[in-house]
Amino acid sequence: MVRKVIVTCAVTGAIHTPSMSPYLPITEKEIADAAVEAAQAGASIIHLHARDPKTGRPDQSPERFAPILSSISERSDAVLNITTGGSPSMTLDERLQPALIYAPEVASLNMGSMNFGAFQGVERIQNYKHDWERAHLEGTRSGVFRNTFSDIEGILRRCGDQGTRFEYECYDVGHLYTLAHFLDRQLAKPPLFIQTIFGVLGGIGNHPEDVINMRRTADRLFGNDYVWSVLGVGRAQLPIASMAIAAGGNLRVGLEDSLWLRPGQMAKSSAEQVIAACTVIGALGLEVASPTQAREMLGLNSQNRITPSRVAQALS
Ligand code: KMH
Ligand code: ZN
Repeated sequence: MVRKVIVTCAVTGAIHTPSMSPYLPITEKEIADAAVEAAQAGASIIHLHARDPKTGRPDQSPERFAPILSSISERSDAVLNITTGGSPSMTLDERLQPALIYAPEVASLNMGSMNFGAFQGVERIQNYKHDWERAHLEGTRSGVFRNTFSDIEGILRRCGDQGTRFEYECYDVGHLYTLAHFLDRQLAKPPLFIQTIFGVLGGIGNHPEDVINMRRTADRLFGNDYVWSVLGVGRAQLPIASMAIAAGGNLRVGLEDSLWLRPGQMAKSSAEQVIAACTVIGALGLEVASPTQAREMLGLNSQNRITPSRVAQALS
């Protein structure tokens, strides 16, 4: 049987700002259209953040997510994955609102507190479109992206009790051990969908040995109880994804994680990155997993599937 590779696409995120790329989707329509385009290109999971349409600032209000969720689920059968990371400067309660209200099939779950450095490009931007952008990036010099043991336990219980399963975001080896702790306590339930993240300043780097180290550690801790996916930040996106595809893994792309298609060429859409990843998958003789296959591989709960009527009900 040919192995199926799950492609997740994260179309906007909360770290990149509007001045960094004219292609970053900002409005609800732009985010939904980018997601549908990515799904048509082969992504079976769409990882979602929302933004204020006027300023482009990250916005976790459930009202902001509603039109995005409705519009995507009307036009595509992709698995919708709502962030609980939000933006590093938000409170946990703020971050959790959309995942709690919409109880999606998948929500992200960040497996440790960390310095999440996004300040390195600050001087590279000549003209900021909005006042908040510079402070947002500079704020990551002194801010802590908080994900304590009790925060993680709270998310596992509150979202997990509603049937939501998780994309476990692991930025370093220690985060895998934290996940093993919650697996031992049966709060995290297999199959674990582990997103190993390479190249965030404050987390593990993006050297091939870092990828192998995370893979080996995850194998030792979780054996057959996990589905491995990788996310390479910035220019490392496609090289890291290609390594993982060849080594039995799955991958995540999208403008949340990288604004680039290849060195020196900005991606005009997340779909372009999905197409590049799917080309590698095909070239290796593997197949891209459909949403139905991804749902099966990850043991997702069908009652959590987002539909326009569930979205309307949740807000009423
Ligand atoms: N921006 C990614 C590196 C989340 O939304 O929970 C991690 C992320 C976090 O997607
Ligand atoms: Zn995210």
